[in-house]
Amino acid sequence: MATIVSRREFLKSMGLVGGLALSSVIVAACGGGSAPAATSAPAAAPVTLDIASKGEELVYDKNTLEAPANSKITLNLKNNSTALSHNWVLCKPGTADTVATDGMAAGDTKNYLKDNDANVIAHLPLIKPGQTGSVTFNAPAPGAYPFECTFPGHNALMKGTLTIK
Ligand SMILES: [Cu+2]
Repeated sequence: MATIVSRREFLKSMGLVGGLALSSVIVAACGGGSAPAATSAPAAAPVTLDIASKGEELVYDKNTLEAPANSKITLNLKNNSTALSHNWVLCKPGTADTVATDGMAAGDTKNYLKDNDANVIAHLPLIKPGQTGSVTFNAPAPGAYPFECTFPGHNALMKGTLTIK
């Protein structure tokens, strides 16, 4: 408002405060103020997705997950194994095998994930037997995204698809 007032005072001082001059100042101010709100997409309600490992099997208890576009997703991974560690890694389409290979090279101390892997959208570190891990991230653009466990040897079966609609 300070800008508008000072502008108006300035125009007044110039003797230009007629109906036309003043309304054009107001329109310009309103247009500038509303622009940011118009460009940010409306946020969908937050979504919680639960997934778990199936006993001592090298699989998740579900291989499909779904969430709406523009949602904030919280994914909970419950590790039901008594012996195995698992993680959960969401990959860009077509990169799941590469992410797993790079993760294996990175090793256990890196949770079998390459540092700052550009193919990874979201991930959990290795979750120990009996424990649960959570990660919150913004839904990527609508599409189908592979997820997997990158512990060596697990990703052949321990995988699925997150669909963003
Ligand atoms: Cu695993």
